Amino acid sequence: MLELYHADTAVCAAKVRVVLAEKGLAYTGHMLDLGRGDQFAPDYMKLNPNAVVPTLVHDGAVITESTVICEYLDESFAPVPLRPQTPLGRARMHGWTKREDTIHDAINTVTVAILFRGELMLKTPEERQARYGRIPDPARREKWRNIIEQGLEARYVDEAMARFARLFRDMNGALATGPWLLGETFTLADSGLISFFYRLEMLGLSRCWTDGFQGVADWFERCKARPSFNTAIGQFIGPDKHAHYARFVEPVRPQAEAAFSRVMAA
Ligand SMILES: N[C@@H](CCC(=O)N[C@@H](CS)C(=O)NCC(=O)O)C(=O)O
Repeated sequence: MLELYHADTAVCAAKVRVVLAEKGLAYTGHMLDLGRGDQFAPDYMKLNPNAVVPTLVHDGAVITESTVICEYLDESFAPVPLRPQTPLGRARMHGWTKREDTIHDAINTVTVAILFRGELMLKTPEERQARYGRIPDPARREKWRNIIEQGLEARYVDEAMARFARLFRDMNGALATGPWLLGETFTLADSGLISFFYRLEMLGLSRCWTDGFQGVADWFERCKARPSFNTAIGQFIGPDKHAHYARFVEPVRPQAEAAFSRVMAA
């Protein structure tokens, strides 16, 4: 039996749901409300001491880290293989999936700067301090504190935008020779990035790739046309979520786009 501890809009959880959908695997979902702090519940932290989603439980065995979970699912369940057959193909795939972890950090940075900052600024300074204080990892805690204080001016934001710029350039290069990152076949290299792009789109940043990285723009449209997109992502993010994002995204969109343009020009 497969059980997934996840959250509706969380990009890492959505990344695992895409693999489950692509492979047609049934699972029992346990939905956490990250805004409410369900990830810090002592029972959940016994499964995932980092207090993050996703966590997979397969016949009682606990597996954390979204990239690890996706590979585990592909290795464990034969139908619809998402890893290349050759060692070289798998090495190329790992080049992309390893990179996803740094890109996830960058996604987290812009999400904190645009969305979570907007939400937390409506709370009292004490409530904000309490929110940082619950983050177990000191580096992550410090990053949150800095970004909430400085918003899109925080140094983390330019670092994140620079990572996106490099990613778009490299993806555009890879996609010049086929519809998917490794060529003709959709693999974990593609599946792992879809929810990240969707988050960037919800944060109002899609012009960062639609203006200048046509290969990436076409790739994302192909990803969205796959049935797994709605099963794993679209159906979890309804109009209320879109409205919630828009409320905080629209006022800072010019500033966010300017931050990206700045790193592109550098
Ligand atoms: N490296 C981890 C990162 C997991 C992670 O940071 N998950 C986010 C959602 S995408 C989370 O649970 N955040 C909760 C919080 O920051 O309190 C993975 O890939 O599984």
